[in-house]
Amino acid sequence: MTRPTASPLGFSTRAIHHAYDPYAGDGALNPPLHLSSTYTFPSVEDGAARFAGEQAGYVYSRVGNPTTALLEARLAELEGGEAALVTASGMGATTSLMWTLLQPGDEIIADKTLYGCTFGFFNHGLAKFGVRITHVDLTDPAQLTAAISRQTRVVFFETPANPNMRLIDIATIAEIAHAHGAQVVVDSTYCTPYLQRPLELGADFVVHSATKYLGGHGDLLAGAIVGPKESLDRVRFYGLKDMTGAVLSSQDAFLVLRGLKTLALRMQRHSDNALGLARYLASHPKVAVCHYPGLPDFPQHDLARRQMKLPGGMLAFELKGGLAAGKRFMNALRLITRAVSLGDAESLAQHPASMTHSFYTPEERAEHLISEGLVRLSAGLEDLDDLLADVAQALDAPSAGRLGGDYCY
Ligand code: 3LM
Repeated sequence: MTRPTASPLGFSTRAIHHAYDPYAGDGALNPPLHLSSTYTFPSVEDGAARFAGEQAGYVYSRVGNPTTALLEARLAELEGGEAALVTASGMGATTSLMWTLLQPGDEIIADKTLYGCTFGFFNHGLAKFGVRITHVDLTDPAQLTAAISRQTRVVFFETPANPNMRLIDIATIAEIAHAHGAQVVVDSTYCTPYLQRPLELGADFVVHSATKYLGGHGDLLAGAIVGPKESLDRVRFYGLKDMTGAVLSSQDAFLVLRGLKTLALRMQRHSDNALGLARYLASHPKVAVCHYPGLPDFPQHDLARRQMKLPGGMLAFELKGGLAAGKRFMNALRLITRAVSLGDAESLAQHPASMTHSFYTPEERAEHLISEGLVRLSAGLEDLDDLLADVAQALDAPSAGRLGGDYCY
């Protein structure tokens, strides 16, 4: 059966249909979930040819499985990349990629602010094996020009950065990095390809925690890398197969494929809810600062408009009473849930200094622009009026709130 080929198909059409023909095979509307860990060879010679890469076909699910392969095809399509590789978690994506790209003696330049475990992997993992980590404030591209050297193999950053929402100009950083022979890796977890496509702006690789918006329902861990096929083949057969073994299960790949079908709808709603919450917080007398790219006085509002389709579902803010007021606020929440992670249907609030970014020492947090009193919100898919009412009552909470004390951290 011929499928529509009108080009270009829209984002949601591709997120729902790309690379699967429901009329083929047994006619299942949904792509089947392949649960086999290993694959049969018609003969010893066929097996040898598959191992040698001379014959197409599956061998073992650590290097490929039809369900994960479909997810890879869809993610590559949505990011505008040549190929994708899915992994067991976002950390599995970053570690598998870095173990492949970097050698002892190489340097990686990373932005000042990184998700806590990525910071830990770079500074406590890669550093142990002779890779030099240099942190630079990449919101100021001149600082990259000053720091980059012949040893710099990779420039790595998140935009928006977790948790303080700093944005980085992907096109400008890619131009500087490429002029010095370095590759650019962007962690685009906060955006998904619906909001931002770093490869189209010059990045070499995009990594995602698919645990977040791509999966979208808080019921799995997954990661992805998108980039050139030749490089990703090396990551698949070296960084992933031999170094990390961080292979995505086909059941979780199936769930991410399901999440992708509603990605565009969900990102619009996350973004609408985050904008509503950010506007309310920014105008509240108890709030010192609210970081959200969709607010006109956000310092990088223009960059957000250029680089992102929507300002997204994440925001961070500080109360005038600092850490103590932040704790009171969080403990007083009734609907918004105290939990790490992000991109779920449920709105989530967390305290980076004691949770996601507790891997940094207090001195490192100060150096890396993560303030102790920051509260991070992942706006979920609930009704905005209910979220606003919860924030309003939590801001008005006179003392430690209904749960009492400092039970949270
Ligand atoms: C979090 N973040 O709450 P996984 N890159 C980014 C991320 O935010 C994350 C990863 C990579 C959070 C997880 S903290 C204990 C919970 C920008 C994860 C890593 O390996 O799939 O968790 O992704 O900020």
